[in-house]
Amino acid sequence: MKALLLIDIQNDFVPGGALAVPAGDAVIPLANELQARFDLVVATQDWHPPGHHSFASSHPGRNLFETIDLDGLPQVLWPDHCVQGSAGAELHPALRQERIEAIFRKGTTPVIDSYSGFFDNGHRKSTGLADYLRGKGVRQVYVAGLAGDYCVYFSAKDALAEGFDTYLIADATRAIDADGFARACADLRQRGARIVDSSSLLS
Ligand code: VGL
Ligand code: ZN
Repeated sequence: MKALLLIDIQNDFVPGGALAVPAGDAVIPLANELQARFDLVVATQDWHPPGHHSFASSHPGRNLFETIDLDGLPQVLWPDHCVQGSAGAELHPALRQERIEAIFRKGTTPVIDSYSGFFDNGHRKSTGLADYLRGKGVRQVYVAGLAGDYCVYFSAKDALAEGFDTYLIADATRAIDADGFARACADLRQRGARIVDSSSLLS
């Protein structure tokens, strides 16, 4: 069984959103087209309470995009984004949802960030996604969405560590930083993931 994992395709991560990924909306047509090629489609949703500790606004005197130590973990300080119940936190209205069987929310614990759809950044708490996928008989996990250098990267890394055959669909991903994404892809390849294009799935 092959699963498509659509990461954080939310209003705040596309141009005009609070934490816009350059050309983030470009992933949506491919995310829609790819769904029919998979046995299972799952989405993740960044879902922060107001005042989340990953927000620069929670650390007076600190700057946006600065990295601080948060409870022993490096933490980039982001603009307020994907606040629970806000329009920015909703999945993008152009993303087809008919085949999305489950949405895994993450980033709900105020004091720790959660880039991966599987675990928080300290691997302290699981979302249950790996067991969910195993329960559905999934062996291959394909990740796409936003952002390639953060939540897509960390989700792919955890998928590998959980023993799934892991693929990153590069053209169905956009990143915050191109160099960061190149490093992420190199690291994923070294860990055994395959970086593919949607053309290999849509032909
Ligand atoms: C993300 C930064 C903060 C992402 C989420 O979805 O890649 N990046 N929260
Ligand atoms: Zn976030």
